[in-house]
Amino acid sequence: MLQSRFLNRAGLRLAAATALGLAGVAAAAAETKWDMPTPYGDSNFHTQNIAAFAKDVTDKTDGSLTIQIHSAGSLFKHPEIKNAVRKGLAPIGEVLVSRLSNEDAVFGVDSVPFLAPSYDKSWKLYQASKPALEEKLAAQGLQLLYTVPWPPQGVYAKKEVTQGSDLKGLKFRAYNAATERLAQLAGAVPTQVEVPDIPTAFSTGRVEAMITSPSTGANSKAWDFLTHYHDTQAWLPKNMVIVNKGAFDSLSEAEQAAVLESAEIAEKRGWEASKVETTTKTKMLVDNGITVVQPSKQLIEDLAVIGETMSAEWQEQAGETGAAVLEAYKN
Ligand code: PCA
Repeated sequence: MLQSRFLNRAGLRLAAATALGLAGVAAAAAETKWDMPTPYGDSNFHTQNIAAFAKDVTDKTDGSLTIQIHSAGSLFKHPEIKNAVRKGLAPIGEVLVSRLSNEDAVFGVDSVPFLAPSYDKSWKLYQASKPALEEKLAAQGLQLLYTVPWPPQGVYAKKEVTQGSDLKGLKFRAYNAATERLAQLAGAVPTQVEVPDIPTAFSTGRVEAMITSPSTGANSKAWDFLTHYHDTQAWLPKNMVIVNKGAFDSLSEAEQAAVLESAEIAEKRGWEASKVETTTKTKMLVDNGITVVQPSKQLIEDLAVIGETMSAEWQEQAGETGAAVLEAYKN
């Protein structure tokens, strides 16, 4: 059934269109355009996946719903995107899930070091945490459409890092609370820097090391400002595409179905693309002169100690909900 809000809107448009002549009626009454802020650049595989999602939505709705992507924080900066969608300033958007961990620890479960360091484990953890994630979002009038993980996270530096203490005193780029905490525990000095600002932050000396994916390293041309990548595979943080519930509910039933179907396809395509991305972007690092090293036993041990501390802290913060998520993950 059509919603009253939709009818009102359509009714108003019909009146306006009638004034313009009948030819305008169909087009004027049928079209909804959504602006979609995203944090990462056009060449990023997440953004490309979103472009394919948007195209699917257009195709499936015969153009009655179109999504205009505003990438690289051009419409809203990354830290503002969630609230923009919540307030309906943008109907739909993309966010790194763990960026919201300050609001609720459940959002940070995918950035606990070494808890789920492979695609299979990451998928299991996603399934285990999805109900809690959806519930927290719903409380804010937000609906989860899909998630896609980044490739596994490794350490970038201007030298080979053979043990945790090599990170001491380094100005360390962070992208969420977990990377900030990891830097602190390693004795480094964390600074939050969004992906589009990475090259400048390195070239001006604001930061000199970071932990992120081969994807973000390659897209930032890490070879211009550092030399070593350590493939530590610490965790796979996810991006999520969320929609304002009110905006979603005001779509026609057919449009809602088109969005949900396209989201399901995007999730599958994105998880596969992420795996491919791990290989191609690691190779790109090598091809451009970065030394890609398998982490030493000592480095892994030192990071594991940090991981244990962070895991205990996470469990403390996430309380009963967190315990239930871990329980579901382990079974
Ligand atoms: N890239 C994003 C999040 C994790 C990743 O691999 C970043 O570095 O901010």
